[in-house]
Formats: sequence, C-alpha cells, structure tokens
Amino acid sequence: MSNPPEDATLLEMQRRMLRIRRFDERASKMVKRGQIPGTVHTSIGQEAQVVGSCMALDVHDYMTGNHRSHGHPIGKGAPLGPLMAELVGKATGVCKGKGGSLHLADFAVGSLGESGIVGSSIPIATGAALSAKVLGNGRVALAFFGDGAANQGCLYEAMNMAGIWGLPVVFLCENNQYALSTPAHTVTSGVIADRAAGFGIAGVRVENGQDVLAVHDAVSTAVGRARRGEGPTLVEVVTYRFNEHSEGLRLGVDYRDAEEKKRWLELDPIVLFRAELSRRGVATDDELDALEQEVLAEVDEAVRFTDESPFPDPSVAFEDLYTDTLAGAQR
Ligand SMILES: Cc1ncc(C[n+]2csc(CCOP(=O)(O)OP(=O)(O)O)c2C)c(N)n1
Ligand SMILES: [Mg+2]
Repeated sequence: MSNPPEDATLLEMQRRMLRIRRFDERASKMVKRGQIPGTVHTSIGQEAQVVGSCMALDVHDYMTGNHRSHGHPIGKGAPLGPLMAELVGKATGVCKGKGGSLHLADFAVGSLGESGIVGSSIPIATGAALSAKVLGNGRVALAFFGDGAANQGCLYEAMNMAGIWGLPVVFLCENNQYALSTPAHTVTSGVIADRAAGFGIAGVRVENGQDVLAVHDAVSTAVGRARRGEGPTLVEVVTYRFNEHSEGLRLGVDYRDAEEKKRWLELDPIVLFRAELSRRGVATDDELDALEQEVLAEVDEAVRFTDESPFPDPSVAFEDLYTDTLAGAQR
C-alpha cells in the first residue's frame, strides 16, 4: 500500500478526471461538425484509470500511449489549450499541429507520444526506461496499451527484456474489455496480469478500475518498485469505455449487450468519486459544483485559444520530422 493521498490531491484527481471528460465531450462534438480532421478516440468512462495512473507518476516520468491517449497528458497536469489546438491541427498545438489526436506527444509532461499502430509504443516506453537506468536519472516509464494490444508479441519481447535488465517500467493494460468490436474474452487466453509471472516480473489486476484510488494505489506501488530499482510491473486495470470505439464510427452491429452497458454506465468514475469526496468531507456540494464550472470554463477557453490560433504554414511541413542531430548527420 502506498501512502493515502491528501485532500488537495483527491480534489486534483477529480479536477483532472473532469477535464478529460469535458475535453473529450467537446472534441466529440467538434469531430462530428468536421472541426477536427479524422476522428478521436475518447477516454470517457475510463478517466479513473487514466488519472489514477498518471498521478502516480512524477511530471517528468515518461509515458507512452496508443490511439486513445490524447487525454493522458491532461492526467499528468498539462493545460488544455495546446492539446485542443493539436487535435484541430493548429500551429499552437503541442506538436505544432502535425500530430493530431492519434500521434500526439507532450514532452512538457513526459509524454513521449502515442501511436495508432496497436502495441507499438510499448517498446518505446521500455527504451525510455533503459535510458533512465543508464543515465541514472531516477525516472520511470509507463506504457499505456489496451486489452487488444495485450495479444501483440511486442509486449512479451518488452516484458522479457525489462525483466532481464530490471528496467524501471510499468506496463499498464487498459482493459476496457473490447478491441474495437472484439470482446476480450473471445481472443484472450487466461488473465492478462497473470502473464507477468512467465517473465518473473510483478503482475497485478485492478478489478475496480472505476475507482481512481484503487488504480492510484496499485500504480503507485508499481512506480515505487521501479524507482527503487526493483524492476517492472504489469498492471491490468479493468474498465469500460462509455462511447463508441471512435467518435462518429457506425459499425451497424451492436456488439455490446444493453444490460452490460447499463451496468457499467452506473459505474461512472466521476460520479462515484464525487460521492466519495462528499462522504470524506473533502469538499462541500457547492465547492464540487464550482469545480465542475471551473473545468467547463477551462474547456471553453481551450476552444477559444484554438479558434484564435493559426494553422501552420505549409512551408514548415518538413520541419521537426527528425532531430537536429540526425538532420546534421545527413548533410
Ligand atoms: C497493428 C494494428 N492492428 C490493427 C489495428 C486496427 N485497430 C485500431 S484500434 C484497434 C483496437 C485496439 O483495441 P485495444 O488495444 O483494446 O484498445 P482500445 O481501443 O480498446 O482502447 C484495432 C484493432 C491497428 N491500428 N494496428
Ligand atoms: Mg480495449
């Protein structure tokens, strides 16, 4: 067990979950109106898993993600404006508008990047953990990936290497029980967390991934272990996405049972945690209402910032694709 978070940290957890929810709700509307190119994959319903994990990390610890990770920098405390601008493709975005929702990185909070290729950012976090170990800078790396990605071979190559070298890495499986329309139980043999044992590393399953404190506790333990040089952990968090796989997607088949959906919608992590904050006397109803209004205003401000930002000039399309060192070496 890690130390219980203080009241200010508990409120900050709620604030960041709300930021992700309201940001994603707005992004969903903007995609449907054609204001965001392509699509977005929201973390609506999974906020406890995102925030509980991110807040177990220090701001400069590394993290990588997948197609559903544009909200994760918010979990680490990033401001909303440059993230919204990135989704729209504006020059003020965290990647100057060249990454978009699926390939966004936010180095200011240690986010090394997401990738639309399922599983591909797991080895990148492992490499970041290797660099932290070699440099001795005390940083930890955490890879977010889904239950679908958990069946990609690169996870097992990464876990093997991380286990052999005792790397400071956390493999964080966001088990929302579906890979697109494929139910995890039809393609996944055994329990994902149990696979850690095959590599001699720690494995833990958080059954209630809608409880931000349960996630935070498990991930803090894993991060502590990594930081002390005790090696990697595979953490599987059971959760549920409330929206479609991606916004605006119409598959024409309802692959999720109505009863199941209803049961999980009742486990809204933000509603549950608001009740917990009240029960503990951390904040009054008025204060919690005010927090919701503050976050709505932050999202409005992020959209205003985005609207007022220019699109990048086409002349910069080939800038920032390689590091200066590489560009120098090619000359
Ligand atoms: C290597 C690869 N295979 C297939 C796809 C198509 N694809 C995109 S998202 C997705 C489902 C991923 O499911 P999961 O890893 O559980 O993440 P979730 O979307 O549930 O968060 C698939 C199959 C892809 N992008 N990359
Ligand atoms: Mg999934």
